[in-house]
Amino acid sequence: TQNSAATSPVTLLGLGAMGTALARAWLAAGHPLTVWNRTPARAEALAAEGAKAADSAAAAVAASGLVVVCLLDDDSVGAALDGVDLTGKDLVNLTTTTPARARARAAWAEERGARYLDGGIMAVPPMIGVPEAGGYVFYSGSRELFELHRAALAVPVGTRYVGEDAGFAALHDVALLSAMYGMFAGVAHAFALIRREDIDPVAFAPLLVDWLAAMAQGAHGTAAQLRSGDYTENVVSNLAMQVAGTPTFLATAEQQGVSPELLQPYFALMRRRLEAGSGEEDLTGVVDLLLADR
Ligand code: FVH
Repeated sequence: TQNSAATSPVTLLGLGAMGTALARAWLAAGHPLTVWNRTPARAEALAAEGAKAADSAAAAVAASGLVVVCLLDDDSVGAALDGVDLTGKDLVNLTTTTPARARARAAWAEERGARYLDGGIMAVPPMIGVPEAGGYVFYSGSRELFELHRAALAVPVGTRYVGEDAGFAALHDVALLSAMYGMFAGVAHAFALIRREDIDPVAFAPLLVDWLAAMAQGAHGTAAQLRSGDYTENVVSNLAMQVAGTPTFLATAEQQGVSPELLQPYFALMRRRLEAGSGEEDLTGVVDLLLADR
């Protein structure tokens, strides 16, 4: 049966930056909250705010049907729950991990009599409990379990269910974060180019942000081409033209005394695709090159 969002008890294991933010959101919404952290001192402030601090992970797990875990990594989850009775518990694991380890953790939990839902958090701690910040968690695993606890899970941050495969939340999480690191790499290179000049980085930043936001829309076109299999569909700037431009980027980096090491790997893939005869295509063929050697 669906628990009432306002009254369902929640246990939370892990009071790092993220766990503490989650805890405060559940407390603010009136959930009876039991918390545990390996270093007990981190539970003290939350106990003063109304949480029950358990002496052990086992005691914390015993306190609620819904057990949320938010620890450093999958090894921490194994360490914290080693020997703990999970029979009949609903375990929701928000710890960042790989798809394979999420699937293994789901099997591990189910062997111990628990139902399991994996989560990948697309938010940083200041976004927790702030709906307008737009953060959310990808969930995967049992849809029934997700629906059962959806209201409580939606209290700290938004929810997006992405499938029965327990590895899919981690896969979505890591895919988006990987794209983010590619973006950060581009941002670092751009700032390096202007760093030694009389250009105010604070004035430059909004130009960068607006350009990246506009160019990010290109992901929709990439997706449409991946679906149709026609990488020449609706091409705006073809690969041949873009590869022809790459020496300008490398020469500018050299002139500015900036290492090209963040740009070169992507340019090399673009060139390989062009040499394979795909000059009229978009950049979408790079996706296939990344898969080809695996
Ligand atoms: N903070 C962020 O910006 C990101 C946003 C996206 C999601 N991540 C993931 O969330 C998980 C928790 O991250 P966190 O920010 O809370 O991390 P920390 O502040 O470093 O806290 C780590 C907690 O894990 C406990 N812990 C570590 N090792 C063990 C262990 N072997 N056994 C039991 N607990 C362990 C640690 O306990 P303590 O050091 O206080 O005793 C903290 O409670 C994470 O997967 C991020 O990738 C956050």
